[in-house]
Amino acid sequence: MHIVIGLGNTGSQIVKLAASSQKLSDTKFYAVDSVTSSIDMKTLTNVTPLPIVSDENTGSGRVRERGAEMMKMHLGTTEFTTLIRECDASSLPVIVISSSAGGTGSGAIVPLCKQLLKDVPNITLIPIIVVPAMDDPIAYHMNTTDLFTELGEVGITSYVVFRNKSRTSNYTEINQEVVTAIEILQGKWYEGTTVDSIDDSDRKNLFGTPGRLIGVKAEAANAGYLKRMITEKVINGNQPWVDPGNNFGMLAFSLKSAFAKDDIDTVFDDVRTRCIGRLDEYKDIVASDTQTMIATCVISGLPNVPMKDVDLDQFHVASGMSDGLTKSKRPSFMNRNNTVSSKNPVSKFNGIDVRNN
Ligand SMILES: Nc1nc2c(ncn2[C@@H]2O[C@H](COP(=O)(O)OP(=O)(O)OP(=O)(O)O)[C@@H](O)[C@H]2O)c(=O)[nH]1
Ligand SMILES: [Mg+2]
Repeated sequence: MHIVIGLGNTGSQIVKLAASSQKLSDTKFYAVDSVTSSIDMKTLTNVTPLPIVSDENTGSGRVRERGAEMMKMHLGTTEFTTLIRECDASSLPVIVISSSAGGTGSGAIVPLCKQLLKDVPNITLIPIIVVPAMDDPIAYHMNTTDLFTELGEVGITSYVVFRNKSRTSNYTEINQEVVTAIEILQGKWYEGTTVDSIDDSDRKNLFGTPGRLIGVKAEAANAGYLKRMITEKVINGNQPWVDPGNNFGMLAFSLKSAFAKDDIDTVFDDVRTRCIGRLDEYKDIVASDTQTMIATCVISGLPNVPMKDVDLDQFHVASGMSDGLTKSKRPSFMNRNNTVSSKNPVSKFNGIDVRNN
C-alpha cells in the first residue's frame, strides 16, 4: 500500500482529487488540516481526515509557527502513530503535499517529515510543494523560503515543486498535474515488459539522487507531436525548469506506442539534449497498439526553483494616524478666540447666540 499525505488546504484538495484516480486505487490518503470539512468522507472512503486543532481558532492565519505547533501537539496521538506505522510498512515512496504559502500545511509538514525520517529509517520521503506565483504577496514568499530552509535542515533531499500561475484561483489544471506526478512517482505508468522497463530499484536510484525531481506526462497521436508536448511540459510547465548544470542526476523515460522501441529516441530527443551528462537513464518501453501514444518523463537532481528575493528594508511600518504629519499653522486673524469655553460660557459665534440654556 502506498501512502500520500496532504496538508493544509492545498494538500487536502489535491488528495481529494487523487483519491478519484484509478491508478491510485491502492493508495491510502490522509488529509491533515485545521479544517477538514471540505473533505466529504462519505464519498471518499480511501481518505482519512486528520484534523489538527489547538484552540477555538480555525486555520493558522498564515503563521507557519502555529501550523508547526499544531502538528507537534498531535504527533503522539493514536492516529499519527498509526500513520507512521503504515508509512513504515509501505512500499516506496511516501509522498507529502502542501502549499508553501499558507501557515497550516507549510508549518505542519516540517515536524511531520522530521518524525517520519526519525521513525522510518529507510523511508523514501518526497514532499511535493506548491509554491506561490512570483507576483503573489511577500508573506507567501517569506513562508516559502523558510519552508525550504527547514525541510533541508530536517534532511529532505528529493522533492517536487509546482508553481501556481499568476492571478488565478483556478487550480484545476495544476492540481491534476500534481496527481499525475504522484502516479508517475509511484511507478503507475510503467508496465514492466521484457524489452526495457523501470522497476522499484530503478526508482529508488532515481529518488536517491539529491535534488529536485520533475515528473510529467504527455499524450499525442504521433511521435513528432508527442516530442513537442513532452519537451514543452519539461521546460515550460508548472514545475519550473532550471538548467541542471553539472548537478548529478538521472532520467526515466516511458513510452507506450505501437512502435515504442523506435519512437522513444525521437520523443525524448529534446529533453535529453537539455540534460546532457546525466549519470544514468532508465527506460520503460511498451509496444502497444493504442490510438494515443503516452510518454512520461522523470528528471532527478535538478536545482531548486528560484526564490523571490524579499528585501524588507525598502518597506516601513505605518504607525499612528499622525505619522508624517505636522500641525498646520494659521495666520493670526484666524485665531479661534470666539470659541465657547468654560471661562466664557456665553458667547456669540458669527452673530449667533450660542449660550447654553
Ligand atoms: N495549486 C493549488 N494551490 C492552492 C489551492 N488552494 C490554495 N492554494 C494556494 O495556496 C496558498 C495558500 O495555502 P493553503 O494551502 O490555502 O494554506 P494552509 O496550509 O491551509 O494554511 P493556512 O494559512 O493556515 O490556511 C495560496 O498561494 C493559494 O493560492 C489548491 O487547491 N491548489
Ligand atoms: Mg487553510
